[in-house]
Amino acid sequence: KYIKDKTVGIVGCPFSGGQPKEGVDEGPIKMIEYGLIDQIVEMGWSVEFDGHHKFTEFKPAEDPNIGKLKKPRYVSRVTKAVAESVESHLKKGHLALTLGGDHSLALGTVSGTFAAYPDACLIWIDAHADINTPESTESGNLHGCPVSFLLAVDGLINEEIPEFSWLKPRLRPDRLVYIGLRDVDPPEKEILKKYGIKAFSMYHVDKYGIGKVVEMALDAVNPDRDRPIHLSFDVDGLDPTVAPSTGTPVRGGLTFREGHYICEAINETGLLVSVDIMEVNPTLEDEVSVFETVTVGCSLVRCCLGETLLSL
Ligand code: 4U7
Ligand code: MN
Ligand code: MN
Ligand code: MN
Repeated sequence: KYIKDKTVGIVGCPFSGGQPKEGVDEGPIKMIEYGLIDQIVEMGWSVEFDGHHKFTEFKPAEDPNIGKLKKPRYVSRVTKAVAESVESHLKKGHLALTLGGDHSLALGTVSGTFAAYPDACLIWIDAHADINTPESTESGNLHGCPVSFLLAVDGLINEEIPEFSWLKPRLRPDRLVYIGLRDVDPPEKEILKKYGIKAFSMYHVDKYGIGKVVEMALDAVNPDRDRPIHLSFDVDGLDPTVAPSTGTPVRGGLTFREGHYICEAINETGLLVSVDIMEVNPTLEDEVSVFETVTVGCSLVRCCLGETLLSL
């Protein structure tokens, strides 16, 4: 409906500035090296990819904390550029595929999607809610905060942090839904409650099954199945046995099939316009773990683009 010419625009984002562990910037590089583009082309899609972003040129010489927030200027400049890339792919009628990199990048990807499609909805797959505010964050890591900026939780963000004044908070609480949560900080729980944000934790996945959960998630944010969908997939939403090479693994996550089912079901709506695969860190754990995590990132992408056993 929204995608023309079956074309994917890949936004390669080797970036780790939203959290303290090196190596997550190699995630997108490895996914491309493992043959993701050929896999997509084999599925009959065209691919537009001009190489990975070179973010190091955005790195300020000095980037002192703002309050508790770490590397705010670097994260802001990088995510502004990412927003522009995503928006321009979407405005050409392409599906935007962003490869991360840490999840602070969603400040850019989601902003870009909502700039191109103001009526979009956001489906966030993660062990974490990533909705800490500059006040509530304990770690100060911006990969734990993007959703609060996108929603303008407490309405304070843009005025108090001028570095992020480019970011227009266009996301509404009723257009956001989570699947896979199992490690949510107490202040984040308060925010989810206060704004009435729909969240399907692993408890709900166990209780209802993933099929029903995805249906309920779509009913919540896309009741008439007409809004463009942005899927932001943090691979730590998957169980660490499935995606071990990630910076903040949490036990008790989505199985291999549950993760892929989410992508298949969202593809089936025909409404997917923008996908993030985030937090793949190929420098963590052993060689087998890295292989499994990078290849699971690639297979999630393929399911988002229509690879399914259903068509066999
Ligand atoms: B990810 C955390 F405190 N909530 O804010 C924080 F538990 O993008 C974790 O989902 C954030 O990987 C995890 O630092 C961010 C912590
Ligand atoms: Mn996470
Ligand atoms: Mn995340
Ligand atoms: Mn993580």
